[in-house]
Amino acid sequence: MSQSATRWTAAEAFEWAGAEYAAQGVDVESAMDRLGKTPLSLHCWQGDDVLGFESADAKLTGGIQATGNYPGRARSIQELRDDIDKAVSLIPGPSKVNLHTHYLDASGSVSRDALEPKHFESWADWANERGYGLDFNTTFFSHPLSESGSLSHADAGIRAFWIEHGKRCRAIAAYLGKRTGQRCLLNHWAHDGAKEIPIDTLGPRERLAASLDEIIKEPLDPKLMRDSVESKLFGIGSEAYVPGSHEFYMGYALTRKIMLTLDAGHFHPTEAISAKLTALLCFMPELLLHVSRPVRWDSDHVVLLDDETRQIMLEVVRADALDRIALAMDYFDASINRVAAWVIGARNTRKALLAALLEPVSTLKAMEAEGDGAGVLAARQEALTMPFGIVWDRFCETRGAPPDRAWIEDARRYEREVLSKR
Ligand code: RNT
Ligand code: ZN
Repeated sequence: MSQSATRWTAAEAFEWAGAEYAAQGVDVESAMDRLGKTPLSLHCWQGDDVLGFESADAKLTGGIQATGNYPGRARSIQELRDDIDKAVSLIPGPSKVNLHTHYLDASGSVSRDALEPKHFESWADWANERGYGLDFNTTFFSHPLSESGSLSHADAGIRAFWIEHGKRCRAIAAYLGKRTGQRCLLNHWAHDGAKEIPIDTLGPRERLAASLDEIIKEPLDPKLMRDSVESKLFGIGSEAYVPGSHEFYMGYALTRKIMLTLDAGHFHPTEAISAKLTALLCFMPELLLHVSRPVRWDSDHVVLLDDETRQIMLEVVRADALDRIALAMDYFDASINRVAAWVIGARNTRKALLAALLEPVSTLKAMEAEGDGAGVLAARQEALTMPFGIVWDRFCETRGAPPDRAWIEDARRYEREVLSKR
């Protein structure tokens, strides 16, 4: 047979792949449809190493670090928006953009306890032009008043400053939700912690809870915004203790009926967030995920299509919880082309979700119920070699994004023409 007779077109390959999945009882069209309706929140801070636009000499503090010095960091709002637009054009499916308060658009300096919706108006205009949703974050770190903590600080004046910040962020989140017509999730992460084991580990936690209670006191329309709290095991300089641990925030979110954020990098190295989702779903209507990749510690590496990212998505889909678990990414890699870093992580996150949506979950559940353990194990393993890349490429093409292997040249060109000139 000549080579041309054996080479499939992309359409023929997709037809074959679809038939393979159909034989397993999986409808590829409905999997792609579901994926195409699932928003992924793109963290704006990957574009500029979490520095923001509050001041030209900003320093990242709070026990997090963007390591690397690759050229091309976005230095202005315009550059960051251009970079996000480029990244989004290479990521199939709907995007939200996740903002921090220090990405405000203001002519002069604005104190964090004086932030107003108007400082984010141009972000809402831009998001609406592009059809992006917006998410938001309180920003307790990278500020002289939070060098030794924020919401749990022993000084009532410092706590009051950050409580006011939190309240203002809620108003901004509600505004962004209203402007975009999509609910804005407001994530609260406070870096407070200690290098040494404190004698008093209870006091800071009681103060943290009381501060948060003040912040979330005013009921706001859940269709516009929802609060979520993010726990952490430790940070740089807070190795021994953080008041906002997992147990703390799990209890807090449950009793205050707000959302809980699980960051994949915020647990012990062998502790996986994929194993926590359904336990929490028994008691919480909704969760927010920070999809990330820890390497030895909360190192915020670019998300890979690795076992844990796949397992997270399998758990979400098997529990039929895509409407209850919001997906956001959180990493900051300054050692490679930052736009490509966004694209690689986002495509991997979405790919992991597609792979999960292509699992014959009802068949597997039935086998499991019948005690066919070997059948389940075989099917799970064989799912790994199903032609899922062909379905992914089709998804990309039907959503206006380049398929695998076709987008990287676009990212390189953008680097040559734009990033490298900065
Ligand atoms: C830090 C948390 C938090 C931040 C962002 C910048 O450990 O993960 O989510 O990464 O708010
Ligand atoms: Zn996070």
